[in-house]
Amino acid sequence: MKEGQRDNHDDGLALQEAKPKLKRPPMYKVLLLNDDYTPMEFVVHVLEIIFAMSRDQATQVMLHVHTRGVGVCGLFTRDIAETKVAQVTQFAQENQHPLKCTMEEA
Ligand code: TYC
Repeated sequence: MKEGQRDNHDDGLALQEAKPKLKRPPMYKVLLLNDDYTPMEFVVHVLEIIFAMSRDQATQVMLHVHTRGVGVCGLFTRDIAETKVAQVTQFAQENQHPLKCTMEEA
């Protein structure tokens, strides 16, 4: 080897490979809150239209929220969760129902 060139080994330096930096995105639960005024049928419709649930599944989730006070509509990345919350909020307001929807990191 010519002077000034160096080879890769045996110079006393331990080089560590860079770890792959891929991480799963944080996930967010979209939560539906109970209230005394929003009709059950409206909540079932919201769960069918915005969360793509079957009528049976939507009815179960609605009844869970009705009896327990809060329930999970789904688990999403942040942007999707924000969109779902905004869609539920807007749809409820347009129909003069006090239905509340929030999100929290899972
Ligand atoms: N508690 C409402 C009623 O008796 C029904 C309801 C269920 C409202 C779920 C909101 O997220 C909710 N009409």
